[in-house]
Amino acid sequence: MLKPQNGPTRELVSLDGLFAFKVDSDNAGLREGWQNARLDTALEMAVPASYNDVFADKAIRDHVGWVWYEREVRVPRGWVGERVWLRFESATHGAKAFVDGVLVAEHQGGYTPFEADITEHVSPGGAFRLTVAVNNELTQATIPPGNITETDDGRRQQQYMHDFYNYAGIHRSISLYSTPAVYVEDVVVTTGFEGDPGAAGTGTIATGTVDYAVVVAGETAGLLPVRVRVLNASGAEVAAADGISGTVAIPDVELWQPGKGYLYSLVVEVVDLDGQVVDSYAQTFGVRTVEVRGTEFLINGEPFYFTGFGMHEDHVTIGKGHSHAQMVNDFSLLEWVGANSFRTSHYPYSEEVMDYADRHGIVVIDETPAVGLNADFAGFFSTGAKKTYGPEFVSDETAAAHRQVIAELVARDKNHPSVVIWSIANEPQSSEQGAREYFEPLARLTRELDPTRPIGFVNVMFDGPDKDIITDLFDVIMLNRYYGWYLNTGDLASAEKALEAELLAWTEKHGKPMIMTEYGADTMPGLHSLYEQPWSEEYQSAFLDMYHRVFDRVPAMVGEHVWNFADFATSNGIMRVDGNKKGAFTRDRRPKAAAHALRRRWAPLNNKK
Ligand code: BDP
Repeated sequence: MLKPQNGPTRELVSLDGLFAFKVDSDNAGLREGWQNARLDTALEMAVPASYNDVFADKAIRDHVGWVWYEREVRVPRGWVGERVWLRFESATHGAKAFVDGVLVAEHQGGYTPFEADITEHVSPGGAFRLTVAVNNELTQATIPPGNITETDDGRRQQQYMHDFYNYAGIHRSISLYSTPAVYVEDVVVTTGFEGDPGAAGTGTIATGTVDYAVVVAGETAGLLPVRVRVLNASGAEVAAADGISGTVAIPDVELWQPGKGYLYSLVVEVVDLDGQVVDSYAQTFGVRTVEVRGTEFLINGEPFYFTGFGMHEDHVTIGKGHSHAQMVNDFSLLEWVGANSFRTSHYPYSEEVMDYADRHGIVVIDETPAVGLNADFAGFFSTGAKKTYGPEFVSDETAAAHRQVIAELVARDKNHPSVVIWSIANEPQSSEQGAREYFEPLARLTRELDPTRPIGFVNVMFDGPDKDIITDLFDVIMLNRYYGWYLNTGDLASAEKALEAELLAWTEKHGKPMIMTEYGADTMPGLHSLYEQPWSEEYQSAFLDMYHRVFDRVPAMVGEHVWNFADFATSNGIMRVDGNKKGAFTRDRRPKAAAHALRRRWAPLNNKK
């Protein structure tokens, strides 16, 4: 699904701001038809933001079920004859949107966009009542999965198998936009180059190849010609072609590179028989290649070493709500610390984040929200399930939701040059009978949807090389390891031996490139110890140093992503004090000692080990 944009034939109006807000405490709203009148409430809520921490009200924070948003929207009077679209960048985890009481869109899945053509329900110059019901429930049929229980006194409680807090609400922008009746519905761009990549950046002698495919929708779509033009970053035309699909060449191409996010734009135009532009859509892209060869991970044919973090969209007050200022600050800290990449643990991040990464040459491992498909965590996170793959936990319904999140992620992010790996799950059970039957079709689906990018899943510490039965289905090995924290707590000498032995065993068994996608120790900022005691700043730094010594000794290691970029909110539990404290930065983005240590290691590496 294309990101909406302003352009010569399209207009975009942001609907962000304050909405009337009502918590559906008895889950009665749909039955009583709350969409049919103004919401009876004094509360107001901001979009975008999670609602949980905004009100000083425990009942709202702990609510399980529907909440309702409402505002009046005016359609620009100039949109006569245009199609009018209502688009949500996300609503967590499920939503129903109503225009003057009429259901126009429904979506399940908290981190991908959905939209509706509402032309027939609205009139240019007129106003309508936009009502959005948003549901935060996680069940067996959702990704991520969860389980709802009821207390003796009738309170519903949400259990889930991941540690980050279940923030909910409208986390990203809502927009109203127009397109012509015949419009560009989708664009796919894949790139390559011929010539000497070594000269890239120094005055290149390579020729870029751009394969494109356009989908045009609307009644007369098939009759109208399509043409494309490639503009360079200064807006000059460097290539052009006719037709809904084809290949164009960019002479003297400037490659998209880690640290240097050079972007072109493919301007797609649908024209009428007189040559007048009917619709125009500008799709940015970067020319780069990604490839796994032996144990190497290559970007533009050159070995790339990932430095950075698993992150979270998580901030004080706004929770998982997107904020431009917080985003720029997070990217600025990534640059400061010498990170060249990050993983969108454990769900797709805002499209603004992906665009920013494209523009700044930050490399992204793009992850679905499939986190917590693992009954072995029952002890930690209390769902009680004994077996992962079976009707009681990861069922056919779960698999259907998993296919949907993969399809929606690839549909949304396929044109981002920053995305170099699809991560289709975090820490699923990968040793139990049933894991292979579950993952083989998902791996195949991902490759069908995008044959150009390597795929992987993130392996959990319980399922090492001796037990795992699915890694051969993937291109890269991504590992979360906590030797020295959950295992060998406080004993870095034993942890070092165990870590190295395991990494060598993976290399021997699979011979694929490996990325440590999580390694970290909870750390209380300001706690110090002469003896490298767990929870102290000294221990966090010593822990990371130990991992780095090992990575430097294992040739198949192609990357290190510390867990986590910053401290983040979690659900209640005896494992966490005011959230997960494995951040290199605190939740309000102050550096712990480890952030300085990482900066000393990463700044000189420059994408190589
Ligand atoms: C891993 C999870 C991550 C947790 C981390 C931890 O992938 O989401 O936050 O452990 O325990 O299992 O800190």
